[in-house]
Amino acid sequence: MPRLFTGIEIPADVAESLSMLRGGLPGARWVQPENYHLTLRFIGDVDDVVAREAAYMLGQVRREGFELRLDDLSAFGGRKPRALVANVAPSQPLMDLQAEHERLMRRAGLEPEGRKYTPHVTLARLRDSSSRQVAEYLSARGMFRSLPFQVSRFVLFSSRASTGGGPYIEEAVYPLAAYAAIGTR
Ligand code: 3AM
Repeated sequence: MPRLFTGIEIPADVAESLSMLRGGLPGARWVQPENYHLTLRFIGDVDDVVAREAAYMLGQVRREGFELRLDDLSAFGGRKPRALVANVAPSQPLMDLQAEHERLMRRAGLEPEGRKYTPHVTLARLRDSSSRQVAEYLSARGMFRSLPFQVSRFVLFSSRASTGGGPYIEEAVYPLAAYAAIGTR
C-alpha cells in the first residue's frame, strides 16, 4: 500500500537557505534538504483503488500559481517538542488550495482531516530535545525569512509505506496555471 500525501516542492535556493539551519540542536534528526516539502494533505496508507481515485481527483484542480515565503522558525509539540519547522507567511491562495485538497480527498472516500492545517516545512524531527534546548536553538538562530518563491505546481508524493519519511517519490505532478492574462483587471 502506498503512503501518500500532497504537497509543494521547495525550490533549491530556498532549500539551501534552510539547510544552513541544520545542526546545533541535540536530539534532532535533520531532514535531508532534498526531502524538504510543504505538506498540503496527508492521505496515508491507502489501497491502489483509493490512490488512483485521489490522483484523478487532484487532476480536477483549476487554480493559478501563487507566491510563498517562509517566515520564522518554531517547534511543534510544546513541552515535548517533536518537530522543528519553518513557518509559512500567511497566504490565502495556499489555504484555498489546501481546502480544495481536503474536499477532493473526502470525495475520494477519505476520512476528514481532524487537525487544523498549519502550513510548515519540517526541518528536523526531535526525539530527545528538551523544550529548553529548542528555545536556545531558536533564540540563537534569530529570525529566519526565505526569499519569496513561485508555486507553479503541486505534487502527489509517496513515502515509505507505513513508516513515512523520505526519500519521497513524485507519483504525479499537477500544474497551477500561469497568472491570468494581463489586461483583465
Ligand atoms: O510535512 P511534514 O513532514 O511535517 O508528519 C508527516 C509529514 O509531515 C505527516 O504527513 C507528512 C508527510 O508524511 N503525517 C504523518 N502522519 C500523519 C497523520 N496521521 C500526518 N499528518 C496527518 N495525520
